[in-house]
Amino acid sequence: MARIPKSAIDAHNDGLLRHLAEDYGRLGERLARRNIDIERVREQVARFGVAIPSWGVGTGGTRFARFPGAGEPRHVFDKLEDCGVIQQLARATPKVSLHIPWDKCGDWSELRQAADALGLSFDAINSNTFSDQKGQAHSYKFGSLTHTDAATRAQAVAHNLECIEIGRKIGSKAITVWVGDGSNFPGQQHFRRAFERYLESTRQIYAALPGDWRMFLEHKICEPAFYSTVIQDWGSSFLAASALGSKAQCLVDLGHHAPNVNIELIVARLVAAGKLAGFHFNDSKYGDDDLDAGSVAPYRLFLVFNELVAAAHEKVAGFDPAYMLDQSHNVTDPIESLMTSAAQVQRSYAQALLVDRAALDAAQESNDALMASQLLKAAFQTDVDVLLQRVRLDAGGAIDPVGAYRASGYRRQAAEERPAVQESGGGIV
Ligand SMILES: [Mn+2]
Repeated sequence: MARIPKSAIDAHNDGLLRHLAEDYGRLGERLARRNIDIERVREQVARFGVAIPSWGVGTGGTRFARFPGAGEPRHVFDKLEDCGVIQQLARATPKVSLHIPWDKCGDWSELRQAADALGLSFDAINSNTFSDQKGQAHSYKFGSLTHTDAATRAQAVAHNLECIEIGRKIGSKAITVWVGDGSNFPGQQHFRRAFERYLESTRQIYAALPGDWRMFLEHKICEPAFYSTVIQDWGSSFLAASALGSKAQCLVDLGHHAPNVNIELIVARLVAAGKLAGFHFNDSKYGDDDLDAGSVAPYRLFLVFNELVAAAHEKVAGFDPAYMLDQSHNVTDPIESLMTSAAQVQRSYAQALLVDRAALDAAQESNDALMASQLLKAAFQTDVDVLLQRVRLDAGGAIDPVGAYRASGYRRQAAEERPAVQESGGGIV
């Protein structure tokens, strides 16, 4: 399938160029009054990227139903094509995070070449021991890496080792491990023993990591196990990552916490401990809703980035978080959701770059609570849309990615070329 022609993007951009120039100039003047150099911010934002989860380009679903859209990707090559369009238009998503076995293919070097051709590379690889795969010997119904049965644990470890091998072939540098292990009844599981088994299993995965790889441990408060999960919170994740070693770090999925938990504080703790692996960005109202990043609580996303920009500003040793989206698109075109979500994450980063760090330090040191709060609000309330538009334009993307995408007819073309499939890798992780 042909990607969107560059001429079509240019034509769409042409109608918006004049306003962009005017608006960018005005934002530059406003920022200059605050002693902020817009060009410096632009350069930093241009270097920022957030990875696309391969499973995100398929329509998600709930445990009640899934309503597939037209032109759903049928396999990993189709998924890459969709990711290519997202990157082509939005220019903030140069990497794709694969999920095994959903993205298994016969020829990994062919996949790597296909990614190269689309200007994409691969981020962390994700293992799956939260569902049974066709033909596997042991079921994960009662757990995987922490199962009471040693053979089941060994099977789950072997799957993770296979993921590392696949990751090596496609250029990944990290494996993300999330397990659905836990319990649904008080008394069902011996909490301490289950955690010990987790450590025993993950130690074997850790031992197989290539020298320049990291292992991302993802915690989740509940679901699919609703009474307890083995890696329930950042504390459990931190204990495990500390026990494993320096290459193991804690991944923060924004939806995997209790309501109202102060996630930016967790981020700060992990940064200080050198244990922040990175993020799965999404948003939520009630639980692990997997809504589009910043669609419900954009200020929270900004506050997370405020911690990240502060850490970079203060040159915290070893600070190198990986950024990924992890969303479930139930009612939107996934390509549109991923483009706008990537821009939202980019926006939060840009806004956090506008915080007057020296003034904030001074306000904190002098206990000026109101001024400290206002300094954050001043950055968050700055409309940086035109800055993002300019970054996209400079990189050859679309000023208005959704508008250009809709005008391109890509989805209609995909619907014609991709017959509907019954099974499609998608889900919430
Ligand atoms: Mn996740």
